[in-house]
Parts: sequence; structure tokens; C-alpha cells
Amino acid sequence: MGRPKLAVIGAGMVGATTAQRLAEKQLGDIVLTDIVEGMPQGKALDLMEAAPVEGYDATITGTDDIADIAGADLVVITAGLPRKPGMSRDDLLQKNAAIVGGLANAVGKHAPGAIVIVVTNPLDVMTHLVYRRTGFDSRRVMGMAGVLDSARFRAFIAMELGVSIKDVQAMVLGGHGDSMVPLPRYSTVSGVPITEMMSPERIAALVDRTRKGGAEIVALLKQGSAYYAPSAAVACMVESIIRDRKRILPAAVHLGGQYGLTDVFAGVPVKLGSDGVEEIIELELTDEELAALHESAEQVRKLVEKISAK
Ligand code: TXD
Repeated sequence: MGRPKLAVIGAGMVGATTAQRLAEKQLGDIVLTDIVEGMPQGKALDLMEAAPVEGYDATITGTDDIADIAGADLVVITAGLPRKPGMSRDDLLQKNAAIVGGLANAVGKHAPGAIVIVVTNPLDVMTHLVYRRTGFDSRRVMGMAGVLDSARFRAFIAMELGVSIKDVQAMVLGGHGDSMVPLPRYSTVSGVPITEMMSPERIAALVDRTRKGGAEIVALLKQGSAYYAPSAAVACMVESIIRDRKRILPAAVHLGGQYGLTDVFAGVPVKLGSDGVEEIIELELTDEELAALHESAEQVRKLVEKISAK
């Protein structure tokens, strides 16, 4: 029995950092691929040379040939273009849809048994595209956003209250972006809901900061976007799947009637294990929260129609 084969497509900031985290957690052998010649090979070699110091047993291979993902057990898709000045969200949507759509075909061909985690933005739309193009069972296709958004909310709660991050749990549902739905009622410090520990105004401020969490980092970095927390979130999902941990984590998954939503991807809590999305957890939501989740899903649906029209 060999080690699991993990493919990371796109060796940019999120992809390369994800490869590093997967290697350090010794979750399997890693194939890192990109279209830029030499770059994935260089980063993979660099990671191999870190192994003796860090002490991880993992083989990391860099390649420009997508066929090298052959037989992967798990694929992470981070490939895409960043938004450039003057480029509309629509332009970016169509460009990334072309890239991710092509990669989904390749995954279906070369790694037909894989579980796929999509990272490229716009997240929920790209995940739906991968689901359609690969034709994979919905349990094997998911998008990473909720773990990151919840982590940001958790960090802000811990910073605000001056408590250990270990005791802070949080739940953020919905789409990745302005329409995300943080759930303060389900966010706790050692089991105590934050609604009992903070004023509604402070909670609203932290919710707002969470919604704009990605933009806050972009504004500080001046170029590029976040990658430490995003790659940590991906590695957390991969670990739950590869080690069959069955953790309950929020992820963008295909809904089939849950929360009153059908054939759309939205961020909800799921159980992640060796079969992928093993269960979708239906939380009791207030009318307001449910409306926000539906609004978020509607926005995703519209964008999916836009790329389907092309
Ligand atoms: O929460 C989330 N889901 C996210 C999403 C959090 C952080 C970043 N998020 C999105 O991930 C971001 O908006 C981008 O769409 C992706 C990747 O972000 P990253 O910061 O890693 O972008 P980079 O550094 O530009 O890397 C993208 C790489 C780059 O090296 C390209 O050459 C490569 O993708 N690329 C390709 N690789 C393989 N195959 C093809 N076709 C291809 N096209 C571009």
C-alpha cells in the first residue's frame, strides 16, 4: 500500500504553500503542477530539500504536464488568474472558467477516482463548474471557503476577547465573498455563544471584518492575496479526508434540497472523511439567516448561468 497521491494544480502562492503544509503534515506524496515552465519543478525541489531539516517523508514532484496527476487520490485546484487593474469581475469569471473548466476535463481524464477541492475564485461558481465537467459524484467535489472564513472570524473573536484561539469555534456559511453568512449564534468560546459575551454592535463589527477579510489582506499586501490562512484551510480539509477524521467543517458543496436549495453550491457544514462529503449537516436557521443563505446561493446560480451561456 503506497502513500496517497495528492495533486496540487497551480503552483502560485496558495498552491505552493498548500504543498508545503501537506508535506509537513505527511499526508502523502505530492505532485505540484503549473503552466509556468520550471517554476513548479523549482518549488518542488526546494520543498524536497527542506525535508531533511523538517523531517517529513514525502516525495514532492514539480511538473508542467497535467498528465502527471494520473491516478491522484485527491486534487486541489488553485490555478487561475488574479484580477488585474481594469479587468472586470466578469472578465475574470470567464477567464478563470476557461482555465478551471479545462483543468476539470483533465482531472476527469487522468484522475477519475479523485476527490477534488476547488480553491480558485469565484469559488462557488468554479466548484460548480468542476462538478459539471468532471461528472463526479457530488460527494467528491467541494470548494474551500468556509474553513477560511470561519478561521478569520475565530481569529477576530479571540483578538477581541483576549482569549485562546483554541477555545473559539465559529461557523460561517454561504458563498465566499460579500454574501457570506457568519452565524454568531453558532459561534462560541468554550461552548458559550459569543452573543452572550459581546454586544451586538461589536459582533456586527467582527462579522463585517470577516466579510471583508480577503480585501483587508489584499489592501495591505498591495499585490497578490492571502495564502497562509487559505492554504491552512485547504490542508485541514485534506487531512480530514485522507486520515478519515470525519471532522465537521464548512465547505461549498452541492445541495440537493438541503436548506431548501437544489442543484447549487453553497457553504454549509459537512462531515469530511475518506468518501469526501459524507454528510451535509442541516442547522436550524432563523428566517433571516436562511434568507441570507438563499440570497448568497442565488448570486452563485446567476454566475453559473453566465458561464454556461458561453
Ligand atoms: O477562500 C478561497 N477559496 C480563496 C481563493 C482564498 C485565497 C485565494 N483564492 C483564489 O485562489 C484566488 O482568487 C485565485 O483564484 C486562486 C489562487 O490564488 P494564488 O494567490 O495562489 O494565485 P497565484 O499566486 O496567481 O497562483 C495561481 C497560479 C499561477 O502560478 C498560474 O501560473 C497558475 O495558477 N495557472 C495554471 N496552472 C496550471 N494550469 C493552468 N491552466 C493554469 N493557469 C494559471
